[in-house]
Amino acid sequence: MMDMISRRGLLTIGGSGLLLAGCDSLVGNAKLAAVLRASEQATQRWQRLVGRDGLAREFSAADVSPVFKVNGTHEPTEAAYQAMKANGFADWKLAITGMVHNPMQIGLADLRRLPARTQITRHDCVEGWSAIGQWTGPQLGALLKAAGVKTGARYVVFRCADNYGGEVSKGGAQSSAQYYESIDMVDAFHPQTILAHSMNGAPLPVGHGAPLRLRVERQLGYKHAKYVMEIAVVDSLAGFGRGKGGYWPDRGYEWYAGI
Ligand SMILES: Nc1nc2c(c(=O)[nH]1)N[C@H]1C(S)=C(S)[C@@H](COP(=O)(O)O)O[C@H]1N2
Ligand SMILES: [Mo]
Repeated sequence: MMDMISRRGLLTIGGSGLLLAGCDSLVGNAKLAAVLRASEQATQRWQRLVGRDGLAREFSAADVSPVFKVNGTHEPTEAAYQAMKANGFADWKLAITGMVHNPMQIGLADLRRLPARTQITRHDCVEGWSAIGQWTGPQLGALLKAAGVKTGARYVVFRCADNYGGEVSKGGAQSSAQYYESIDMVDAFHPQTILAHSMNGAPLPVGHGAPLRLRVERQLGYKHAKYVMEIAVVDSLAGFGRGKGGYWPDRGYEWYAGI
């Protein structure tokens, strides 16, 4: 199995000395665990510097909505996604690419073994509905820390498995295009920004973005990319879609959808 990193890759952590080659998995590696713990502290320091560190409200288990609407894509029809789904996502890998010192590919089993955050939050869709759900997954900031973000990086882009065709309710059929979204480094390192592999204590259902979806809790629902395949660290949004940083931002919605 080559899960945590691609076999061809070498992983240096922190760019300072630790060099791991040919490892099948780094998840059990104490040094990686230490890096992930240290990144939590780095996140806190970052927030004190830049502000915008408020937490979204968290709820209790009793508040979880009995029904959480599925919105946008309900199930990607693309053959590549269907093949991965048929295999229980055993062949799916999250790629971390772009302006990082250590590009990675991480399989689902390894992602599930990483230190995770569980949070019960309210999802607010721009269409006017809300629902409370419990989400579990590793903090994006911890993964980015392990990947080693290069100086000058400004955004994190999430490329999704689905081509979205738009909805009549949003003003007529939109041209079908790959769903994607992006956030800045402040939100990327926010403690509640996680890559959720579980919802309400069970593996993330297909409707809600299996095998992995973004939770970026202080922004509206369309920022919460489902069916995440690749995380690209970049200094410009120009190379993606129509250049506005997301499927809906490309069609007139705000890029920063703070709530
Ligand atoms: N890949 C992908 N992500 C997506 C969408 C989508 O269509 N495709 N829809 C967005 C919108 S508008 C909302 S409100 C939420 C819906 O998430 P849910 O289906 O879990 O309710 O996902 C967001 N992320
Ligand atoms: Mo939405």
